[in-house]
Amino acid sequence: MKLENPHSGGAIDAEVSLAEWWMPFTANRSFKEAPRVLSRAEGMHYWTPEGRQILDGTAGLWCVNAGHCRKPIVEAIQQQAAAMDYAPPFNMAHPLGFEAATVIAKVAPAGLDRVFFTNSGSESADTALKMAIAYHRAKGEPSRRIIIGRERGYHGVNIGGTMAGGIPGNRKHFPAMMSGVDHIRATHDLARNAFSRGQPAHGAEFADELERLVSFHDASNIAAVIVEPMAGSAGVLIPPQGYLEKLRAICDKHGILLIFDEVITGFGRLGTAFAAQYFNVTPDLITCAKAINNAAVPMGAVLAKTQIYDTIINIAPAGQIEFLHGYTYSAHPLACAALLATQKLYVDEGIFERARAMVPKFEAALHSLKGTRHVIDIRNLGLVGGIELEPRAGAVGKRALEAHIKCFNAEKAPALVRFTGDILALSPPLIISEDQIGQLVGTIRAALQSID
Ligand code: PXG
Repeated sequence: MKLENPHSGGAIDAEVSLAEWWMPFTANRSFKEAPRVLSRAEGMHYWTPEGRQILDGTAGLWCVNAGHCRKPIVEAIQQQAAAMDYAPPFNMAHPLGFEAATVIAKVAPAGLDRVFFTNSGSESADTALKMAIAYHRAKGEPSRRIIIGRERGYHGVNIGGTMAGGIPGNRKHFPAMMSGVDHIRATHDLARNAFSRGQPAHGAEFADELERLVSFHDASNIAAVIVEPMAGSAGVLIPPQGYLEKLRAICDKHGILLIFDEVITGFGRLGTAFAAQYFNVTPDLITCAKAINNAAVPMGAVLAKTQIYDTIINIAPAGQIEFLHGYTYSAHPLACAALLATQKLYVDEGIFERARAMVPKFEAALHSLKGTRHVIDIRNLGLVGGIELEPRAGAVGKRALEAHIKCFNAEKAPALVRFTGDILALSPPLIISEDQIGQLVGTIRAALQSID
């Protein structure tokens, strides 16, 4: 094998070709010209193959909430891999699956105590949408099949999540699959809410659009509304005060299920186990993944209200499979072992409480970037930050991409920072220290000052 690309700077063995890996959500050609490669991780840091230490400002992809390569999680996976690598979950079981579901139900909002395991956030979204439709069918309302999502919503890349999602670029090539969905508008309102700290004051009324769609489609045709309680991927969009409460009330009024996609917010990101608890708004179904097991082994889950489970289960004749859905790797033993060790670590180290205590420092540091070149908005909630940049004329997204690269290549305190469009997103591991917050913000400030 030969090295296809001479620009990897020695980061990749010269024998290894970069051509074969068709990389996900990546500009393959330009990335392979100058790849950014990580080869080791521990705690708050990554290391590149050349040994540069990078501060992780994104917890991987919003998922490594307890920090990297934590010993109890590593050991749990190692032990499980040696004890039993795999066991089928269809009409068979293993103890860790039950244990894992019990642990998750305990930290879930009251009443959401039935747990269906998947392997990703995308699978969780599609599973939840199927559950919603199956639920209405089981209780005698089979016409309820329409799903209402929200513009700029992200629910992964499987068919259901792509349909319900609201990112035009992700949807545009698949028009034939886009029936049976509609969308309310996004909550972003820069004119009224720029530089808000925590939940913005304006925009609860955006939830009223759901009433309009209910009149338009008729409630008897609508199965569920799916939203991220706080939208991450599309640029850190924080729900205005009162907005989620309104959505809940409208859903209740019309018998529509409310699904919270908590793939990013689940497991401590806002300082509580779930955003539902942070906002004190309880949905009927929750999708989660990522930090469920600190991203050490792929895993996701859907949490359902007992009544939804009972309705679907009880309608089927005894002895028959009630919900014809599941994955070979649902409740994979290694993922469950990682989950149990992760959830114990969250409790033992008080990681969610620690995150909550760090929020004022994180917020103050982040907002100190106000006035820095290119910055048109800063927003934050829990340990999530968004820094919106003025797009460069004719080159939307370019400025944030350059900032991301500058931060990664910085000589002093290099850092991993996410970008989407012209928004920089921060979601560090919840174990970040005050000093490290300062470093992260300093690196971003220097990067913004050095780009056009
Ligand atoms: N729902 C939400 C709310 C997500 O954020 C998914 C579903 C899909 O999860 P999987 O595990 O199938 O990828 C996600 C994923 C980013 C970024 O930079 C966010 C995600 C994935 C990749 C990048 O914001 N979230």
